[in-house]
Amino acid sequence: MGDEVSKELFEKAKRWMPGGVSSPVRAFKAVGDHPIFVDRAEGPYLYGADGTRYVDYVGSWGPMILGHAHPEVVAAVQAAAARGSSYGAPTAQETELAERVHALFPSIQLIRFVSSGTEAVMGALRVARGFTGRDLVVKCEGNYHGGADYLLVKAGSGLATFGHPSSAGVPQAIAGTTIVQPYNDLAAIEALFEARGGEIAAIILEPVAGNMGCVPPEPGYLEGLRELTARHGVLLVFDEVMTGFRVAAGGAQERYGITPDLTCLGKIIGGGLPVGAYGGREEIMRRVAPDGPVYQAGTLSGNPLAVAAGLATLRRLDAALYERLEAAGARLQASFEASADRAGKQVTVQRVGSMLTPFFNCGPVARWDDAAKADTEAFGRWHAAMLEGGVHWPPAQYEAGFVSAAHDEEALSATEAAFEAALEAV
Ligand code: KE4
Repeated sequence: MGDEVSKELFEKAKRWMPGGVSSPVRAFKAVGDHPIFVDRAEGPYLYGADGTRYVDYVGSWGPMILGHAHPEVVAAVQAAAARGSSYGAPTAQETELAERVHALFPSIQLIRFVSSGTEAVMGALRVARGFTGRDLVVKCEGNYHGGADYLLVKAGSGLATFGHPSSAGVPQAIAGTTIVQPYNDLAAIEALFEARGGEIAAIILEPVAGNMGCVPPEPGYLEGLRELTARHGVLLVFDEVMTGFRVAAGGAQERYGITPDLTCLGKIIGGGLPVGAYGGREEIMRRVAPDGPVYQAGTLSGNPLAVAAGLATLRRLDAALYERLEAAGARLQASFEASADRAGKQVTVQRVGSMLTPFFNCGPVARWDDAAKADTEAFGRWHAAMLEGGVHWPPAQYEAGFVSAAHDEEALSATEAAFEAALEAV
């Protein structure tokens, strides 16, 4: 790939940082290429270190729903910065953000702000364990919930057996508090709850999966989980770090009409600055310190700059925006599918709203076993060709691309042309 400046910057970065990056997926290892070092971004575009302009679908992995450097977000952060960048004390703006989140997510009666999705998930599951007095948690294969030790876990041998570490440095004793189940499989959950429901504090899932590529819940799946968890006293935790404010203003719980007990938020809530949050039923969240015995804290939680960016972003999440995002997502899916059909290539495009994934050389994906059949080599060739065509797509088959409100006719038609040409490489 042609960006010699990024190549040089990458070599230098690798001298000082593992993989030359601050988060592994950015290293482009999954597509066998080197990353684009970004100079700046505006609207739907990223500008690489060598000045090349790309239509961007990484969108910082979800947060940039309004597009990059939105004037109102920039102005809000600038104004906040002039008033001090961090106080370590409460502000009225945190209360305003809490009220805005509640208005969009009525299930979140009480909320705690943190600084990342990982922290949001850790807080939610700690309070779930503290509230129920139970130790075990359940996650789904192919779902990702950030870096907590007990969630870096892969499926055990049998369905109802404990997980095994999926990362070095995670003790089996900790991985053993997590049970991994297939996604979109109610029967497996029903059998597990019949066998061990009384030991399980919570099940956490991505209500629309984005971390094995975009995989929607099958009809009845979320409803079934709601019923099963209520019956067994297991808390239902929606990890809406990616889907929150993305698949609807009120996230997947609005789109599918399911009320979880706890919700984890991140990404869009901070408008590109570090904000995460967890919240839910008041009787659960009152257990969080200092009201209750479940301890969780953070120096930069509720940071005034991050809260200002989040408020400026959420203020613009109106019905017209979601209509535009839905139309743009549907247009890309239709054009990708038509191009692939004309080229005789097997590309399965899966989409919910403005998050979408093209799976290569495999059929529909409902769970990890299906996703694992995708042709990641073909994805890598396609990704490189898209870069050559001026499109910066998430550099891994098992991620979702994100359309922003700034993706206009020029950006979308450039994307369609690049996709058409990139199919040659598949
Ligand atoms: P962070 O700690 O990265 O803010 O959030 C973790 C997280 C939790 N839950 C879901 C559903 C998530 O998608 C994430 C983070 N998503 C990845 C990309 N799929 C972030 C990109 C990265 O790891 O660099």
